[in-house]
Amino acid sequence: MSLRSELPRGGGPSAGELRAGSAAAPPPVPVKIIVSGGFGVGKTTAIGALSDIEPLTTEAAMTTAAIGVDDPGQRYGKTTTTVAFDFGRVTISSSIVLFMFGTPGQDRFGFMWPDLLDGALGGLVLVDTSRIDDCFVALDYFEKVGLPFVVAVNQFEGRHNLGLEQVRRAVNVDGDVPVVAVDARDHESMKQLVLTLLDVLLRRAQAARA
Ligand SMILES: Nc1nc2c(ncn2[C@@H]2O[C@H](COP(=O)(O)OP(=O)(O)OP(=O)(O)O)[C@@H](O)[C@H]2O)c(=O)[nH]1
Ligand SMILES: [Mg+2]
Repeated sequence: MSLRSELPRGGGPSAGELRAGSAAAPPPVPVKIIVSGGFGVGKTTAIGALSDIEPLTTEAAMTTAAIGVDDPGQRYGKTTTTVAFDFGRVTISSSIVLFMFGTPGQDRFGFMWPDLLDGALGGLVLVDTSRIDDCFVALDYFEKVGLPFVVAVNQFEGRHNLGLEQVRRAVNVDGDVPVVAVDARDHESMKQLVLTLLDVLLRRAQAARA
């Protein structure tokens, strides 16, 4: 066993450096958020677009066994589905790093939600306006557990997307919940969405302190 006095010196900051604040900057604050919404709405796509690491996904091929169970609707190109969760990470600034967890699309994996939401500070609820009611499970759950969230209307081109006011009326969320349009495939669009959520969290924290 080596004594502390025997260890090589000079690796870390000196006492003077620490006092002067010239030591390494504190690590960024981790913020966990949940990306949710109905089956095939673009959760995996959104996390992939935003993440600055290779996202961890749990995609499985949809087979004929899924016919009549998992309905991809107008998403003709959809051949896989998330069977556990998605995970991604994005550095927002030198002081905030975001960890994103995507919920599985199908209701039969609902048992995972309490674990996925553990420690989360906020949520994004993706909406496809051709199947608005698919997002109600996520909205109901987030409201039940008191998780602040933003409603994000994914714009599928070549389709008639309802306007944001119509979506707001349909989802019937509180007036202070933002309802915004996004393109789940676009990094900048997703980043703006995350900043909107962080703004909601900040306002909540300020209101709680007042
Ligand atoms: N045109 C268009 N296609 C999209 C958009 N977002 C997702 N897609 C496509 O829609 C399909 C479904 O996207 P996913 O990201 O797998 O959806 P998901 O919500 O993760 O699906 P599950 O995990 O199975 O519930 C994929 O083929 C995507 O390429 C979008 O904004 N526009
Ligand atoms: Mg998915």
